[in-house]
Amino acid sequence: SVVYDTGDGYAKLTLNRSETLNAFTPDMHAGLMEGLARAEADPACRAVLITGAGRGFCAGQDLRDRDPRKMDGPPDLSDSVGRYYNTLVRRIREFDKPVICAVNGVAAGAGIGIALACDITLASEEAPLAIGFSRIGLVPDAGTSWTLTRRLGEARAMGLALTGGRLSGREAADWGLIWRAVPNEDLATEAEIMTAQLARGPAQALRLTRNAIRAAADQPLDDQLELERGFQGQAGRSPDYAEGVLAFLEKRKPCFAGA
Ligand code: LHQ
Repeated sequence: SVVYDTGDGYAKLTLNRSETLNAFTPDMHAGLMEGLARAEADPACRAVLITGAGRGFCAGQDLRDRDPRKMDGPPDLSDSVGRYYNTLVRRIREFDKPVICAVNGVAAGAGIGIALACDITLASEEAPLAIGFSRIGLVPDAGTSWTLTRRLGEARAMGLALTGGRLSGREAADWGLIWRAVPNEDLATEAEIMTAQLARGPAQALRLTRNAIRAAADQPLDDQLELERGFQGQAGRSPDYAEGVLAFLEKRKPCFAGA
């Protein structure tokens, strides 16, 4: 239920259960974890792109598996959240290569959580992001209570979460929830160009950059300045920095080898 393709220096993972708008099953979780492991182990792969097949990106948990009439009693959802969603969100966040997400169509519930866990999220302008959870009597999971609040502030996060409301990809970009929204017909190409560009980038500097941006949310300026000092020290010792400066001086494009 997840298709693995290789692009120009990157891996593309496509959620592929389009008859349910790519809703999550244990199989799909396993497919994503396997795809990430394969991408991580492949030295030729320097970035990952996650997207969906068909007209949807991901409709969150597959609710057909959850028919209360077929259960003995109320389920313990903390088990599936812990085992599947938290594991996946942590894996994406801790992945050591840039992870890009192209939200090609509707995203709901935990599907939004996965999209927002990636380093860069692009969406089709018209794609509905349907927060959902409260509409079926649940609470935000897959990190959405954290990403929505961090990126939107409490007023918008609370409004969206309590109403289970929707944003279009365009609104999500305007609100600062995602990197950019693009016309649907351009999304796949734009996401692939961007992923390939990051794959050609100075890998160590990109890793440190990601860590610096993330750390900034949690600490005062003084501590962040110290962190920048340390990171720049590391970046300055990398062959990619020498190549970057040399390429500038020689008026050519840099060719980063970095690992
Ligand atoms: C689906 C689904 C779906 C199965 C559409 N499952 N088939 C964590 C831990 C454990 C348990 C619970 O949850 C969680 C976290 C979560 O993710 S909770 C959130 C779960 N997801 C939702 O509540 C979203 C449910 N889906 C919808 O609200 C709509 O389908 C959306 C807004 C996604 C799309 O609406 P439309 O574009 O109008 O499409 P549609 O509703 O007609 O769906 C198309 C097909 O996909 C349809 O099948 P059918 O056989 O009738 O054509 C749907 O049944 C199926 N589908 N979502 N989550």
